[in-house]
Amino acid sequence: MDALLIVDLQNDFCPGGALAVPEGDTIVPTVNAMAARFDHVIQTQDWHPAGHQSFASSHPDHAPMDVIEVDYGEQVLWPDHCVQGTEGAEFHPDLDTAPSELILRKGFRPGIDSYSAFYENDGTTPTGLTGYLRERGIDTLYLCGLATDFCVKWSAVDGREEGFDVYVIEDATRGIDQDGSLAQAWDEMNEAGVQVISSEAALDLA
Ligand code: VGL
Ligand code: ZN
Repeated sequence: MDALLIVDLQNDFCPGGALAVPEGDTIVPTVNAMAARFDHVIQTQDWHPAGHQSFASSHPDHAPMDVIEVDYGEQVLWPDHCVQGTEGAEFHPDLDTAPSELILRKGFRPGIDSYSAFYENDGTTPTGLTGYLRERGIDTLYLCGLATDFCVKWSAVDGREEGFDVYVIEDATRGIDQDGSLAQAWDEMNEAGVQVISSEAALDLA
């Protein structure tokens, strides 16, 4: 059984937001068209407390986009974004959230970032998504949303590791592209057995 997973299509990741992904908003019509066609739709929502460890503002000696070493490895320091309860954390106003059966929040632990929909960035703290999908008999995921090279990639690769068939809908995702991270993300996804599909082809399958 298939599900569409819409990753972090929130105001702060769209132009005008705190951590804007170039053209992030342009995917909304395509995502809505997909959500209307899939039998099961799930969304993630980046949902950080103020003062989150991933925010550069929590590290006085650092600037946004610096990379530091934390307990669980490298951490990119981001501008404050998707703070719980703020406008920036809301979904893009044109995104149709009605079809979504589950909205999974992540990144709410102050000391740990969470790019993947399956595991926090320590690689061991589960979000519960694997169990939810398995119990519901979902074995194939179609990913779209933001950002290709962070939350979409980490979710896609973890999805493969958890044993799901994973497709990324190429024209329904956009990347941050920090120091070549976008090309590297496509390589990593390819190596993990993630398949790339167009929205047109995905709509035919749905
Ligand atoms: C994301 C950076 C920080 C994403 C979330 O949704 O890709 N990127 N938090
Ligand atoms: Zn975040």
